Amino acid sequence: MKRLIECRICKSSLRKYLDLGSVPLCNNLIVNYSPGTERYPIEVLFCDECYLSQLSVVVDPKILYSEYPYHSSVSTTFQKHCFDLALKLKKEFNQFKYPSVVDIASNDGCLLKEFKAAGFERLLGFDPAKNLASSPYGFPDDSICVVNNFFSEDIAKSVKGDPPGKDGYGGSASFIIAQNVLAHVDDLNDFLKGVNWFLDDKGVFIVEVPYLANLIKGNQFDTIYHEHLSYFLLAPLVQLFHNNKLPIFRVEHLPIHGGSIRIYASKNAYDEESSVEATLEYEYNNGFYEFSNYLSFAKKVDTVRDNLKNELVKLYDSQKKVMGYGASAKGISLLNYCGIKTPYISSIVDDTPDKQGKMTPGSHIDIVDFSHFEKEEPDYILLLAWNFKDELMAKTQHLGANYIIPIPTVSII
Ligand code: DWN
Repeated sequence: MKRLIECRICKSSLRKYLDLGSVPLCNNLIVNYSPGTERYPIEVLFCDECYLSQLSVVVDPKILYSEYPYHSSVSTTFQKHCFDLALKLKKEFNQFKYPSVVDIASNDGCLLKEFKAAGFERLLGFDPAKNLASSPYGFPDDSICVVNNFFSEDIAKSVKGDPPGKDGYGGSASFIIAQNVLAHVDDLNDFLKGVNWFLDDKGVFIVEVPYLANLIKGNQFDTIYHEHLSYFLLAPLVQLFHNNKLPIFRVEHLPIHGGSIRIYASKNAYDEESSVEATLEYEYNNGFYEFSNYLSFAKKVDTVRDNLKNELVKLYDSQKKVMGYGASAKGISLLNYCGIKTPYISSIVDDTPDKQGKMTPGSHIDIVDFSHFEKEEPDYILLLAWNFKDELMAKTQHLGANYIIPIPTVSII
């Protein structure tokens, strides 16, 4: 574990605004019950110069990602999100006659499969997880190739010589896409050097990250866990991308994952659009560059935490059965922050085969498959993946249970 001594973007000093204690690694699910789960501190620090929020420690990424139970494709909402992006890029940036697409942190191939379905043929993924990247996602042909490694400048250049892809990618990637990975990267400059090397001169680098403004406004403290090293506003990203000669030219605000921003960057190939300045003004006008705002957020966390625990104790005391749906990293962190274990939650259903049959770290709750809903007939379902609540509710409405939605405030419907 590495302790941060300066801001990872501008190297300024940092000050703490949130301490969530010593917490297990949310996606390191337990196979056999072991009381001695490894725990690491969760402290969020603020940089007064570039306004980046960041964790005080960096856990070895090999521990976090060499085997990774999370599969993006489990959500049809996210699959559609990826397909819509493919169509959007194909339509707008149609100057590429035979475009190549690089997906960094390609996970189970969710995005690349949707790009293939949208007609893209030159597809390359990078992902360190052996269980996800061991094969080209079962495709009959080699149209999707995967480099089973973390993305970095060196790894990007290693693909140049004999790329696993059909036609080679070095220096000619039309699109490089990084969805929900930049927050997980410690050495951001090395990562962007790799992007710069790989990207075509007219290429577009698209990054999606959870938006810190939504996290703060929506009490999304459950999304604060060891995988997320950084919590982004646009301002620090503008500085970071400028430092790496990849200026941002567009920002879009998306509802996915509780509210994300999608930024578009290039090698100065496209003019900056008004969305960039508009978002920076929004951040300034709403106090997201002021440390005091974050101290107020920290105070709200305890209220949400206490309300959820009290609600679950009340339901348990009135002999109501509560099951969770979605053994998400955020859900597991929420249970740990609230000190909620069995019997308050009898079990958690998750549709990801890699998660079923295991237990949640810290709270030690069994993760089971969907059939347990019918078997156990819960009175209440706690939506631990609240960011997909519509999808989860649609799949369970026939059960006739009530729903507990924990974030932004505890609500029962
Ligand atoms: O950044 C990250 C985000 C994008 O994904 C990673 N650090 C880790 C992960 O975070 P998460 O686990 O909180 O993400 P989700 O996508 O909110 O997790 C949803 C969970 O719910 C997954 O375990 C899958 C499960 N699920 C399900 O069982 N049935 C989800 C849906 C939509 C379903 O129908």
